[in-house]
Amino acid sequence: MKNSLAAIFLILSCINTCAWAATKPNIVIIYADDIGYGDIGVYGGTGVDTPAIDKLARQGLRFTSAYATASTCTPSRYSLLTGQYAFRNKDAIILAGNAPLIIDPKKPTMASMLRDAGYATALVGKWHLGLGDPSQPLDWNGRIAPGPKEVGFDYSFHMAATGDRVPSVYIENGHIVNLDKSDPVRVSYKKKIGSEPTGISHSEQLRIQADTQHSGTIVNGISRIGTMVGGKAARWTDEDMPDVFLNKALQFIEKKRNTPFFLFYATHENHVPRAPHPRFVGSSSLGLRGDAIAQFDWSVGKVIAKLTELKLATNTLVILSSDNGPVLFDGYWDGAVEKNGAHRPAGPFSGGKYSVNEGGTRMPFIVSWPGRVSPGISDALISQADLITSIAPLVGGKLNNSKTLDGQNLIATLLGDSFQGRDALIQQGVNSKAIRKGDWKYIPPGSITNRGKIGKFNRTKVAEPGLLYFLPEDPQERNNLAARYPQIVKSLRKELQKRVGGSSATKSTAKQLGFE
Ligand code: NG6
Ligand code: CA
Repeated sequence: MKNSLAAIFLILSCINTCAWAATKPNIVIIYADDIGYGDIGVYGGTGVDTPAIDKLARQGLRFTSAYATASTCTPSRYSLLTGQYAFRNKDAIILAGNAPLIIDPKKPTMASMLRDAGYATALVGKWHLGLGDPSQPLDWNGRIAPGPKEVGFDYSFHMAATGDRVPSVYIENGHIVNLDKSDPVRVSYKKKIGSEPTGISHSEQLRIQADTQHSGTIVNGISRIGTMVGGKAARWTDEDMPDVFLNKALQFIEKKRNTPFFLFYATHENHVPRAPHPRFVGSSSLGLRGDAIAQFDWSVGKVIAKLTELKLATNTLVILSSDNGPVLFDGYWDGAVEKNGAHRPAGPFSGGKYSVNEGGTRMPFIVSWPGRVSPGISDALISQADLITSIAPLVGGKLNNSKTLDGQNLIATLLGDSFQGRDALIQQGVNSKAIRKGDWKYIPPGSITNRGKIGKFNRTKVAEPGLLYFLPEDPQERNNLAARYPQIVKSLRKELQKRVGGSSATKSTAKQLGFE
């Protein structure tokens, strides 16, 4: 009797915990741009209301120690999609708008792994991982490839790089949207091409003043990095971008409602230039920067509402995070610094975008799957590189290179069945790397970079034996304990070296930003 009861109990508990293992939930990754840990209400944000994200967090699992692998966009996105630290690929640095694809189409990505596991896959929003073949210059007027399709996205509707880089056009399934063949697009980052107004030659046409780097071609009254000619009919209007992307995302969900789908919804907010739709202007106390966050929150709400309306919510794993920490001034005088007030975009942490300090890579990270993931808070250490290696076993996906990846299988942790995270991870700043292991953080000798308030980057020399912080007591990384704990320094330094190996990628980024 006792035994058969135990058997029944086992079967019942397996119905609960094993049922999901056999199914293929839809997967939606909502990936913000430059939104910091402290920008979200539920993480302590005060300057802008984020009701939709807060609700998602309250109904799901909110992580407090989840990390992007790097404090800039391209490397973080590279890691999220491939499961590998970006410093292993020397090309994974902030890319120009005409850079070639940096993901090897032969290697699995989150998209190709899910596609091969039977998912319909889509990228909507920001790409910034390069387009075209490195061996030949890209013709923007034909089929733009290789790109998202070649790395696993059946459907794509996206920008080439960033909102502040040309070409300022949307690309759908490898073709520029609304391209007039008699007005072909050309793009240059090396020298100015054509005779169109730039931020330098026609600053009177600008709606937002910009620094020299952002003073290339003027599109929609805003100067960008790089120059482009042609494609007049195809150029985007920044204010409409959130609606354009959201509608494409919702259409994809509608269309694929009866098949497992993966949506990578990579919004533009909160990247510069910040030109939110007029209906959001004034909706925060932070000026345009906060208004753009409110806009992001609104689109999150719309995606969740669509899932609910289609009765897909209980069969959809939603993960919301951001690619790197916050930045106030990033090339445009949009009032973000002046209007920030007491709001702390990086929450309790120091640093932000570009930084190796916590604010650079510690991200808002929310997992929601109603009926499967219990509401709560998880302090487990987790990296965005773990997503592909965790989701693959969940859906029966194959990763033939899993041994070479940095990601770990943390599916139980992601779903809240366990609160055990990884033991350590690497944080990549612009010209430095740090290791967090348990509660300790170590930054080796060299130099660290932080964005100055306006304009310049600040570089600080790190002397021997490096910087050691105990994060629970010192989230701001102010109190260097390296001299007091030489043994911990020694072991973390060794472990950092072992995990990183030889790489120069972050160095090139420093060069590219103009300070090396
Ligand atoms: C930098 C740009 C910055 C932003 C960033 C990319 C400077 C001087 N300029 O080169 O404005 O475009 O690249 O941001 O910093 S990211 O979020 O895509 O990494
Ligand atoms: Ca970013």
